[in-house]
Amino acid sequence: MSENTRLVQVRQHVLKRNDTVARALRASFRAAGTYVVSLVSSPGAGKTALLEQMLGALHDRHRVAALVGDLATDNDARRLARSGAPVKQIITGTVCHLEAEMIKAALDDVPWEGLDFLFIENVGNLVCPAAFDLGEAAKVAIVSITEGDDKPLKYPDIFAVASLILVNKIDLAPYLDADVDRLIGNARRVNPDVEVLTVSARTGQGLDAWLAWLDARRIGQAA
Ligand SMILES: Nc1nc2c(ncn2[C@@H]2O[C@H](COP(=O)(O)OP(=O)(O)OP(=O)(O)O)[C@@H](O)[C@H]2O)c(=O)[nH]1
Ligand SMILES: [Mg+2]
Repeated sequence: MSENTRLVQVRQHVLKRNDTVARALRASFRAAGTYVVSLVSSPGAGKTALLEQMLGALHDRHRVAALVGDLATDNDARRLARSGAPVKQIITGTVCHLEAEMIKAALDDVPWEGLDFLFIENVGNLVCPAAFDLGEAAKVAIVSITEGDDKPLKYPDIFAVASLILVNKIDLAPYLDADVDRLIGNARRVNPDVEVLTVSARTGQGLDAWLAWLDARRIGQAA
């Protein structure tokens, strides 16, 4: 057996094991009535900034919690915990994505049953998180207008598996030569039916529409 064949087999085994854990998590979340959303993006696109806004907006009328993955530091968990919601940092060390086992283990420390929403912020990376099911109901991909309008074409997998794409940092549009329509067009080339919202974690623009999307999805899951 060649070294390459062996590597492919190991990778398939890891993904298969991940999928088994993820399927069990998804069944538990559905049974508990918890709508689980994961956020994926390149580093710095604004996952934590958007989650800070969401947790703040949802906390008074829904039971919400968040898990957040990073290679190192608990900076993001400390930012999100200011909302008052339960938050748990997952330190991945050298691993460039979250895996279903990490979510399962983290939930031992977060009282998640009875939650309306559980948010999972993945490690900032447009490649590895695409392949790993975390048991979430929806993956939300975030792309900021500072990154260039070709990112959906260069990293198609992550945009193809997203249920919603948030185009963030729209407040910076007057200062950049970003072509937001072309960015959205490129996202639709890899995921023709995907919903897209333009948002700003800084000004709050578009966040009501995202809240409405989340509420509708949660109600849809319960139906
Ligand atoms: N102007 C502007 N800045 C933003 C916006 N959203 C995020 N930022 C800034 O962008 C930087 C990165 O934001 P984060 O929320 O840390 O990004 P992230 O995706 O969580 O980053 P990682 O966790 O490191 O992958 C911070 O300085 C934010 O204040 C936005 O909508 N507008
Ligand atoms: Mg972050």
